[in-house]
Formats: sequence, structure tokens, C-alpha cells
Amino acid sequence: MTLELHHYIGGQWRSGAGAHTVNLQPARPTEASSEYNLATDADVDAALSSGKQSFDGWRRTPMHERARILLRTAELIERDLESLAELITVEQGKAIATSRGEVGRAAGIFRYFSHDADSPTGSLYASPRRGERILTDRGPIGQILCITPWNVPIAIPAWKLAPALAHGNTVLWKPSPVTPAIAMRLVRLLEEAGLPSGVVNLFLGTAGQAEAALRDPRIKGCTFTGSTAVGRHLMAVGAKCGIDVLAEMGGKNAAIVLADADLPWAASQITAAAMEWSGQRCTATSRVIVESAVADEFTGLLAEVVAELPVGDPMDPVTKVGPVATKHQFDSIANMLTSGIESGAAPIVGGIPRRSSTDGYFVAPTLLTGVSQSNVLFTNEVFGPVAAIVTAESVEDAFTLANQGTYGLSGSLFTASIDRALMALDEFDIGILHINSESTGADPHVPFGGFGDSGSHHKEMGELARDFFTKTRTVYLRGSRS
Ligand code: UN1
Repeated sequence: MTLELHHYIGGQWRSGAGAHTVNLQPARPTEASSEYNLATDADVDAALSSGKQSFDGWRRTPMHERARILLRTAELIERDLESLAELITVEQGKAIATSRGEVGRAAGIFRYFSHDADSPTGSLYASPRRGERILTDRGPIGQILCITPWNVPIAIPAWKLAPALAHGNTVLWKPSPVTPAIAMRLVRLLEEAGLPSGVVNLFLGTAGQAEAALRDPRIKGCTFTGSTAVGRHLMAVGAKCGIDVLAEMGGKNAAIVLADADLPWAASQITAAAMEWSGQRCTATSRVIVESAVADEFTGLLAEVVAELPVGDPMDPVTKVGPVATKHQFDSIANMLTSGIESGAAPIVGGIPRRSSTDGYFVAPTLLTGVSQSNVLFTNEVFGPVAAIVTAESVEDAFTLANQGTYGLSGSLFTASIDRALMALDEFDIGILHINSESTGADPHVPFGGFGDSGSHHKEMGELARDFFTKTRTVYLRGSRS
């Protein structure tokens, strides 16, 4: 399947004149999923001007009118749920059942942010002076650069674009070059929902063009999801230009299984968190820390559940694990497994993946034991269906192991003890803590974001999202008579 792709600038679809790009289908890399030319620098310049010019009209549009467009977008996403899910599966390789879930979630996110129009936008304070009140009010920032990844190619754009638009900002969107087709479809739905020209501009371009846009004075904020290295770099560039950069980055998430846990439940939840989406999720569980008293029993249980996972054609509704998204991903996972195994890790399910040049990018779900704290599989994000099992000598030791490293995104604690659960609130240094549930997932109405090398101190989604997408003005309001 080859899709004709274009950039969306000032309400017009155009083809680019930059480098010719072909994406291959991860399940069937002998066939292309998309083919297009990247944007030229002149295209990006036109997009920046369009977003700047459209800002005034959009910010003055009543918030409830903006919200109606978001609500309509949610309905259109639901109308097209099946074809959008198929597109994600062809383009990115995610199993169709999970693609459907992601599309439904994108609709829920647009719907959630349409309700921001009904929420208070400020506060009213008393004044120490007679005849005066002091109030605060939120307003949009301007044009926001949104840089989105290939692993969650419609829900992450939804959770950046929807709050940006609800609060009156315009958006310059650079999606991952791996998943351009789903980005185009979302823009077409925004257009159909009545979004005025120039309020969202989309370009398929290079990392260099994104960085140049961040340095451009027509950009007033930037939100990014991707690797820690790129996120930190963008934060540094933004800091130099006085631009706030929200960065949602990597993770090396741990699940702690204590001796009193419901072990079969923990095994099914950890399997889902580590292996579904082929582990290509910043919230994926990749270290399983088990209290020694149940280490053998739990390892056996987990290995059984993981070995039974249906791996294969992502279009098959029973498939749980499809291919990884690109050859680059496949090679990087294979290399990390090779070096982890050379340093002593032992696969008990799966192992180093192999493929012929025409095979899909399939990586078998892989569990390893014998992983030391210096092993790359303990320290580095793999972004594949791979989890390391590590034994803890005590509950305290389990938290110490879980907190190793520089990331701090999400994690799980499996226990029947309320005391241990409460202990986790003090001892587990992560942004998203799951007690007795998988480390993945993000509901639209609650904050999402990590600590350390995983985040940038801003939260996404929920009511905290507006802190990033708005600026607050303080107003001293006094009558005209002295
Ligand atoms: C989830 O776990 O469903 O890129 C959300 C990522 C995260 C989102 C994960 N920003 O994987």
C-alpha cells in the first residue's frame, strides 16, 4: 500500500520538494507504507508564518467555539475508528486490537479537552485597597511546536494538540517521519471538524528543521515526546531562546513483586506491560524485581504467560505482539540483547531475534535472568518486548533496586499489604505509580509525566496540562472613581 502524502500549510495540502522518503511496512517490509518528499526549509517558513498569522483570530474565537471543534473531532475519530486503527497497524505494526484502543483513546482525549471550556480559567482575590479586586486569567501562549513519536502515533498527538488548541494556541506539528499517514488523517479530521486554516500546520521534515523552528521567534513553546537525548537537547535550545520545552522522554520501569502478591495476576499484568505494543512504550515494564521467597515460583509463572503470547500478523485480531516498528528498532534491540547476554544475562523465554532481509521486524517476547545491576539490560531503555528478572533480598532492597538509574517515569508494586503500598509512596521515586496494576496506560483526566531523565517538570493531560499551554495574567481591577 502506498499513500500519497503532503504537508498541510495555511489550509492547503502541498507536496514537498525535500528528500524522497519511503517507509516500509514493519510486518511486510517488502511493501511500502508511505512515500513522500520531505518539506523544504521554505515550506517550514511558510508554516511558521501561517501559524503566527492565524493566532490572533484563533485566540479571539470564544473558547466554547474552539471546544466544539475538538468535540466534533472526537466524534469523527470515532466514526473512522476502524480505518484509523488499520492505518496505524499497517504503518507502525501495532496489533490491531491495541491500535483500536489507541484510536478510541485519542477520541477520549479530544472530548476531555473540549470540557476545558467549562472549567474556571482563573481566580479572584481580595485586595488590601478599597474599591479593588485582584484576579488572574489564563491566555494562550502563541504558536506551539509539537514534535510527536511513532510509537503512539495518534494518542500522543491528541494529548498535545487538543489542550494547545482548546486554550487558543496555534500548532506547528512535526510528526515522526515513520508514521506520517496517520498524522495526515488526523489533520484531515480536524479540517473536517471546522478547524480554521493555519491554526494547525503540519510538515514532514528533519530533526534539523524542527530545531530551527524551535529557535525561530514565531514559536512560543514546544512540546516533545521521544528519547531523553533529544528531549534534553531541545530543552537546552529552548532555554537559550527563552522558550519553555515540555519533554516526555525515556523510562526503565520496574515492577516489584512482593511475596504476599497475587502472583498469577502480577504475571498477567507484567506480561501486558512488558510485551504488548512490542514493548515500544515509555511506560513499559522492563525490570521485574521479585522478593526472593517467591522468585522461583514467580519466574516460572511469568515465563509461562509470556511464552503463550500470540505473536504474529498484527492484522489478526488475536495477535498480542506484532513486529517492532522499523529495521532500526529491530537492530537496536538485537544489539542490546547480544551485549546483555555477553555480560551474563540468560534468556528463559525468547532470545536474540533473527530475520532474513525480507522478513517482518518480529522480536519474540524475551525474559532474562542473571541480569546484574551493570548489565545494559538493567540500565538502558530497550524499547522492545524484553524484561529482566532480578531477585531482591528484602522489601527495602526491592525499592533500592527499582530506584537505580536516572529515569523515573512509571512502575508497579504488587502486594496485598496496605503498609507496603503506603511505603511505596515514600520510597518509589517515579511519576506514575501503579499499585497492583501494570505500569503502562494514561487516563486523559489525570496528570502524566516522569521524574529525572524521564520528564521536564511539566505534566501532560488532566487539569495540569493547561499550566503548560497557557500563561497567567494578574489583573488589579479598580473602578474608575477614586
Ligand atoms: C501508555 O503507556 O499508554 O511514548 C502511554 C510513550 C508515552 C506514552 C505511553 N509517552 O510511550
